[in-house]
Amino acid sequence: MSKPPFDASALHERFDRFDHARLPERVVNARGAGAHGYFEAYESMASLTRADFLRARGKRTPVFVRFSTVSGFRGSTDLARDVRGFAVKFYTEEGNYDLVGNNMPVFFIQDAMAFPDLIQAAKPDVHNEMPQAATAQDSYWKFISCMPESMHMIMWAMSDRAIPRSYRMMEGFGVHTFRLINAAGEGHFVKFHWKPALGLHAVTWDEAVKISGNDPDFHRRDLFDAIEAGDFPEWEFGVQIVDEKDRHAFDFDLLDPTKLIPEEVVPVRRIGKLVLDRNPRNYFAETEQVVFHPGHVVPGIDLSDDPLLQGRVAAYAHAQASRLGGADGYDLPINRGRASATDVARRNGHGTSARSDTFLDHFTQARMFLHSQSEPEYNHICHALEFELGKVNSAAVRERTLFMLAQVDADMAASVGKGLGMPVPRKVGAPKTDHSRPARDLPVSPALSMANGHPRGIATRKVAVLLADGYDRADLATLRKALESSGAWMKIVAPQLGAIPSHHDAVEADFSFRTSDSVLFDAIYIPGGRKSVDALKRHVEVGDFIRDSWRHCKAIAASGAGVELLAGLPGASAANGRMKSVHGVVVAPGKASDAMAEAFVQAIASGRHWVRETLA
Ligand code: HDD
Repeated sequence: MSKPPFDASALHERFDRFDHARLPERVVNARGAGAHGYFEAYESMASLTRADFLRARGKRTPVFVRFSTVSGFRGSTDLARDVRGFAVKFYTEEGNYDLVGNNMPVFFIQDAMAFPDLIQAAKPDVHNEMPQAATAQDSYWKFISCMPESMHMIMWAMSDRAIPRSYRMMEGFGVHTFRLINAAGEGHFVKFHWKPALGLHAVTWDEAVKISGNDPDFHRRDLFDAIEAGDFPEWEFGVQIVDEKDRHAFDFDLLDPTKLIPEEVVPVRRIGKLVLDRNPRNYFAETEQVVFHPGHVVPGIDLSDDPLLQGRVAAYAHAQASRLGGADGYDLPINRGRASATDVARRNGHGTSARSDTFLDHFTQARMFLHSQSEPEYNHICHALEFELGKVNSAAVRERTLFMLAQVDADMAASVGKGLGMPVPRKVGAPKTDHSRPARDLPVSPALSMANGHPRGIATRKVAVLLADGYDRADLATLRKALESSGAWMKIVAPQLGAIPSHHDAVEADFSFRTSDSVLFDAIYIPGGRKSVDALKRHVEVGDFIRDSWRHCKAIAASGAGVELLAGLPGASAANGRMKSVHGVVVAPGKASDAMAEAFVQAIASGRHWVRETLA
């Protein structure tokens, strides 16, 4: 057979497609995951806004949402300590509306001019491209320590909010104050919120580190799996409305993006819901090619004069033109509107970067946030700061940061200083603190603590059942019934994959000890069965599962012979033959009962059992 002639044009065409199947990654928020869904309005908001998608009860609008981390590259781990982007594109009948927010309600800086410096400082070092997706580095803390206005956001970024359990379990915020305009042209200030139906949950730092190795796609996979399973992620859309005449009624500037309005001062009114019910078919054409622009609004929603917001409007157009090559990016299918969008960037573009003296109180709300945390949350912030600053080489940067932290709260700074082996300096040659105002004490805001984030049930929480050949079938059936009727996802983890037999029955293993790890689950259960438990005792991974679940304060349960594996855990011993539940450890020395299964469900529902962090 003769060789076919070389077809140069076919080769060119093939490589043309091949080479264009990549876009330069986003300069920030490069790593992301997206999904389609809809927004449904609960009520007509016509008295406040003429925006069509908010004007009729029950009205549905298609949406595309992209979640992201900020500083890592496109291939970086999902579990970096970082802010999460929460960008929503509403395909309204009046054009696309982009609400380009984050999972934290404030921002690091007040003026967009400093944004490139902030990002440069958070990205890997220019000469050796280290560290990846991590702010525990000199350049970052050098920037922060010179930027007193960042202290409020630093409290958030060092809190457990920066290591969420799932995109589905975090809040979203529009951050800036926006404006709603009704048909009569009357305006109101508004702050936007997304409240997750599953409540607020985070992982521990040790877990985040281990998840990064076990499954760097943890959040992306979690979102994808939930939608595939029909457990559609859901958020309520909330608004805090402020009369325009109350522009100066607060003890901070309403247009300052480093401040929030406590929910106890202006309640969040829930006016609709967001449901994500469809995964993208093509990651590149949808999640990668989507562009969001804070200037893309619809009639009835307007920008405020927040200088950061005004700066963003200019910056996004720039970034998108360079990434997608001119304005054509807006014609890509994922970005195309149902009608032409109103682009405020072109309509007015005040471009102001003026900041008045009312922006100078940098520490009061940082202190309020810190004092609103539960004790474990407060401790985690101190530990995160110890970790981050412990990785900073420059003593001057550490000192200056400690000094800045002391402006927020002296005890917190002292505790971090102790971990670093450094006293908190009374004075440093720090720039820019002199004109900041000292922190005042405000009433605490319980809504700022994740501990009050209303966990509702255990739907979609992942429970690992550790078993081997000869497990107790009745135990497994009892737990399965309770977990599955609560909507949890039960997964079998066994010494090997395939069918795991028990008498004449068998169960299929979802994971082996080699392909899973306790950090990928929310809780663990060990059923009885002498043969099974004896086999588990021979696997070192079982000990790791139990130790890590304990350390990460997760619910743990065992029944029958399975209880032997928990020996040594406080609370797991001396059950006197009766079921008991202590510190989130539920043991039933006999058969698993409905009451025991219910106690386990409750132990999962009550979130992490932080009390264990204080036990020896
Ligand atoms: Fe930004 C992307 C959120 C301040 C400049 N930003 C980006 C994304 C989110 C945010 C969610 C990813 C969108 C997506 O999924 O594609 N950014 C925020 C929030 C901010 C903020 C909530 C403060 C309140 N950003 C901010 C400032 C600037 C930028 C002050 C510049 C002056 N942001 C960008 C950008 C990006 C971006 C460089 C990268 C890629 C893109 O826009 O399209 O232009």
